Amino acid sequence: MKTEGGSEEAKRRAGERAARAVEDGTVVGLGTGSTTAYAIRAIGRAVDEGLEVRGVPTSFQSRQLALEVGIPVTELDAVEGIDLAIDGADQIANGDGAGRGTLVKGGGGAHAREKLVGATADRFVVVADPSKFADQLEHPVPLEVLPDAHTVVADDVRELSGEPTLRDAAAKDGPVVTDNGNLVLDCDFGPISDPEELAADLALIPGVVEHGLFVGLVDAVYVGTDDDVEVRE
Ligand code: ABF
Repeated sequence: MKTEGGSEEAKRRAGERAARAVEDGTVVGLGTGSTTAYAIRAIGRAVDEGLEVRGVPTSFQSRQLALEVGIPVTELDAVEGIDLAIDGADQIANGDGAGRGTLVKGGGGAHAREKLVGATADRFVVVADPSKFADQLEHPVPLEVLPDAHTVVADDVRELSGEPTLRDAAAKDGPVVTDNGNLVLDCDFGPISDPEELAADLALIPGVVEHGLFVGLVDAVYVGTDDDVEVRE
């Protein structure tokens, strides 16, 4: 069952707790979204107080925020590795069935870099509020696709019994374009009984740059509530 909720206070607590795990002299992956933004701001305050870190942003949005709060930013190919990555999620599988701990990400269209940075990190921490949990994943899975591949990828998604929708930008008359110059198909598969199998099928579709299912990548989830943070390892 999906849990409703998710206040700014819960997001703040989750993000700020994760920021406390950032150690001096390390490289930190900076995820995208409103929960991670609390972590980025807290890391910025720690930098003001003398913490030495370098941040690898996962999106234009997280790069801009990191620069604004004074975190030195760098690129993945300019570092030897990433010590800790902090990022949000759209949905987290919580049930006892297949795929426990699996995530759907990509609501911000940044999941290709988010997966790259999270998978590279020695430790990948997800920050969330209780509204993100579901016994079984059912959130539409975002696919970043090469621009002229969107119709053929959509056909392949229908063959997997998914319903693809090209993501439109609310503010303009046209599709969302990712930081990498690609398009996003949001693919509704209904309840996902075997996320690992679906992830493998999606990865095989030509024209898909990256899909938003994160299987076996996360080391811990920091779940904020209005008065506490639960760390689920
Ligand atoms: C990114 O931001 C995404 O992968 C995910 O879609 C979203 C979560 O944002 P929020 O914390 O605002 O719910 O992490």
